[in-house]
Amino acid sequence: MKVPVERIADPWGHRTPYGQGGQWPVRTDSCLAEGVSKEEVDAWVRTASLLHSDGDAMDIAVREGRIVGVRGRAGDRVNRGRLEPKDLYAWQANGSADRLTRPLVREGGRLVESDWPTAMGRIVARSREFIGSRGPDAVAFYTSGQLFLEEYYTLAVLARAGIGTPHLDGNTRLCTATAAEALKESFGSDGQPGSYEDIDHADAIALFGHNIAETQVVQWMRILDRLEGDEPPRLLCVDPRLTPVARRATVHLAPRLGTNVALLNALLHEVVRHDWTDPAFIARYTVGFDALREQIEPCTPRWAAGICDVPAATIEEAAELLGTAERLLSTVLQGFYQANQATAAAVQVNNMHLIRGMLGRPGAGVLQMNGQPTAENTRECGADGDLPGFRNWQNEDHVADLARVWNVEPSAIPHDGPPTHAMEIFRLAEQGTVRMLWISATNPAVSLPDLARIRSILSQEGLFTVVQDLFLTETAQFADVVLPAATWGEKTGTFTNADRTVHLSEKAVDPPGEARPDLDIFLDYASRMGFEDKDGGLLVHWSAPEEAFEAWKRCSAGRPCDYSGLTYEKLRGPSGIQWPCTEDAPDGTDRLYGDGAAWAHPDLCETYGKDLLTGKPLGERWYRSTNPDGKALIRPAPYVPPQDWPDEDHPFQLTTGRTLYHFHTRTKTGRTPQLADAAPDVWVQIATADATRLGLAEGDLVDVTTRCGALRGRLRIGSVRPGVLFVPFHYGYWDTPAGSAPAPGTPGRAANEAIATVWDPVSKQPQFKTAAAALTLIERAEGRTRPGTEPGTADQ
Ligand SMILES: Nc1nc2c(c(=O)[nH]1)N[C@H]1C(S)=C(S)[C@@H](COP(=O)(O)OP(=O)(O)OC[C@H]3O[C@@H](n4cnc5c(=O)[nH]c(N)nc54)[C@H](O)[C@@H]3O)O[C@H]1N2
Ligand SMILES: Nc1nc2c(c(=O)[nH]1)N[C@H]1C(S)=C(S)[C@@H](COP(=O)(O)OP(=O)(O)OC[C@H]3O[C@@H](n4cnc5c(=O)[nH]c(N)nc54)[C@H](O)[C@@H]3O)O[C@H]1N2
Ligand SMILES: [Mo]
Repeated sequence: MKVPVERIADPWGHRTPYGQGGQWPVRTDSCLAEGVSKEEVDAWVRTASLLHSDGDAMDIAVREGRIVGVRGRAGDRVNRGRLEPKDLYAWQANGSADRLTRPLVREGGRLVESDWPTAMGRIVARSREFIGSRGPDAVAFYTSGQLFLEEYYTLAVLARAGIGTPHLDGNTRLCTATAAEALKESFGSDGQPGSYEDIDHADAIALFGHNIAETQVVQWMRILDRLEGDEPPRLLCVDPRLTPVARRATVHLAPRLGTNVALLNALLHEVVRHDWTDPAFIARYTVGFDALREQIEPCTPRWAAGICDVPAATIEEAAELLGTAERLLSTVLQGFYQANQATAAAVQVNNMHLIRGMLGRPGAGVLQMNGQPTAENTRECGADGDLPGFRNWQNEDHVADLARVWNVEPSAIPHDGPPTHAMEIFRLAEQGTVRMLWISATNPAVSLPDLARIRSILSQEGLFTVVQDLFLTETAQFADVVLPAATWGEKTGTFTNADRTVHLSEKAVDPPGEARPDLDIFLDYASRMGFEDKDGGLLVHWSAPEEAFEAWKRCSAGRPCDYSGLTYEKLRGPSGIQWPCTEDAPDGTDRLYGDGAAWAHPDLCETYGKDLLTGKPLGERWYRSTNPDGKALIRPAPYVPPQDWPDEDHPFQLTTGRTLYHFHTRTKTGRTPQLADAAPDVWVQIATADATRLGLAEGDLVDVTTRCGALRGRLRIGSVRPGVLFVPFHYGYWDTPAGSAPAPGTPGRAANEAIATVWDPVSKQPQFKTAAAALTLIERAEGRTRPGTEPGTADQ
């Protein structure tokens, strides 16, 4: 099937300018397979994007039972018709010839084709065996930010109340654990304060460690359209690279890796020093300002300049931009969440908004962004180990309330300690405490830190591993049972984007072969295991997506993420709808916290808070005495340097991240010819000054070695601050000639060969963005051009 490719070179498309406070004009993007005209499409089926957290609404074009293209939905609040390159092209991957079509089971060391009764039979037999001999703690689930709400909720119920295991987490731990934690620390509960519509109204937009141009491409189109319209916003970009965002920024700060807290403390210092604060807002809606003032008092721009290696004058300019804005929108993402002092840094952005009174009004908001398309649902449904509905596991009333919803005894829900985080689950598997690990819709053999260790854990004799995926991924190769899953376009469910907009995604075509929706797989397991409630009824008492959604609505009712006013039918309307959506707010809610942080009350909050340096829980007594009336919490933090700091042997700082053309471990985008061609292989980005100093040229083959491991790639020169190396983490091994990881001790292709296991003590999110590294030339480039396409360099 051929499709047009013009949006590879022009990822953001043409401009539709608009002025401050105006409505973003519609622009409908579409892509149909060559030779298929609109008239030949049999049906357009409603969905939204599953390749980032933007939630861009679209329809799938179906012809003769196959997907033949997509078009944006003009009526949707999120994208108003626009689509980005991954969404325009990656639907082709659904039809890949190497999709899994039958379950596989391991026989004599090899994975062989099997059938569903055999595969499920094995999983059930091993579950019973381990639970019987070792208790529920022997079973762990590692899930995703890419399934549907109905699937997470079902998984959370069966894992928590069915099996009773505390070991349940999502790859959201790698992704938005810090977003969730920063919101909990500042507002008492998870829940995005801002709205994408704030882009329409803001007079200043600050992007903290967020390369939105490549990772939430459609909202960048919105920002670009504002920049071309009347009264454009000023832009602040905090990123060590000269990203497309930095190129358009009014002020660009490119700090040393791992110094975000120092920089933010200086920005806060300046805002306080100039009296750019909002004393009335602070008094009415917050607690903790005095402690912040004390903390940042010595943090002058000059002090931060020495730590972050950025000019003090530029910090002052940035502070002026933040401090004098009338409508300030900030977004935060992985340059903070995966860096040193992740939660502490993200919380300082919340502090900026709290002291400036920049919340809950059009244009004034914080977006602690999500990355994955359905990460919000992993969190709210409790598939990240938290209790569903943002309930507080330390509050017995919340546990009792959940037990009431599930009709189980409170003691049936494990809640005597914090949720087991992903890296801890893998450690328990390494130690042999966890004996069965069920991995759904994630590829840890590429995406977790220290891959040599992850491979050795997954290949351990005593660990029974289930992998539920579309393809035989690097992870699936280690499994004892592989379950073929249906995906986007092949199953029905809902999901929620980074600004709380809920979309319905409907089944357009049949899945290949015997592949089944993840919901059906979890339901099948629950039924075979015979999980019961306390009266002997079915614990998981639904059998279809819409019924699961109705069950979730009851669980969410009265909590911050209240879905009780939503139905599938309502979601078939012109636009997605933002939660909370209730009888009182039937059209949803655009912004949270305009009238104060309602969910921060001690009786309602999701957490009693943690120490921002150590992650130690502060406890109910601390919380009640600090915040008796339930206001937003201003939480200061001192700067602490990263653990892994450059030295003579490792003079560079290595960071990792994304390109516009690929999604994660490329299981879909690597199977999409237009995207694969745009970025075919891993590269190492180095500053021009460093390359000149070392006599290195574009395309030279180099090894990047850290204290953890090594990777090999070709150099791209420029657009990054001196001393920093950037490597995209998308490239694993499934499409290499060998098809599997290199021999121990040989440099790999995956960035995570070189990333050690270090995590933020507060959110437990791994630190993928700060390692000390050495660079070695392996082979000179011979007449090579740039390895791959640099997005937007043609027209920006
Ligand atoms: N094209 C594409 N889009 C995606 C995805 C994808 O794989 N591909 N994945 C989705 C997901 S799950 C996520 S989580 C998001 C991630 O979206 P982003 O967070 O925007 O993407 P990253 O490239 O991981 O990191 C963002 C920036 O952080 C900067 N950075 C690195 N270290 C530091 C530091 O110490 N301080 C500061 N201030 N900045 C630093 C990097 O230079 C990089 O430009 O993207 C989502 N969208
Ligand atoms: N070094 C480094 N490492 C990182 C990051 C980084 O910036 N640097 N970023 C981290 C972040 S933010 C993230 S989100 C993770 C992402 O890491 P992963 O979650 O491991 O990456 P994906 O490739 O998205 O894996 C999703 C898997 O689910 C499968 N899948 C897709 N749809 C479905 C479905 O409907 N059902 C089922 N059962 N399977 C499905 C896909 O084929 C794929 O194998 O990586 C993290 N790792
Ligand atoms: Mo992510």
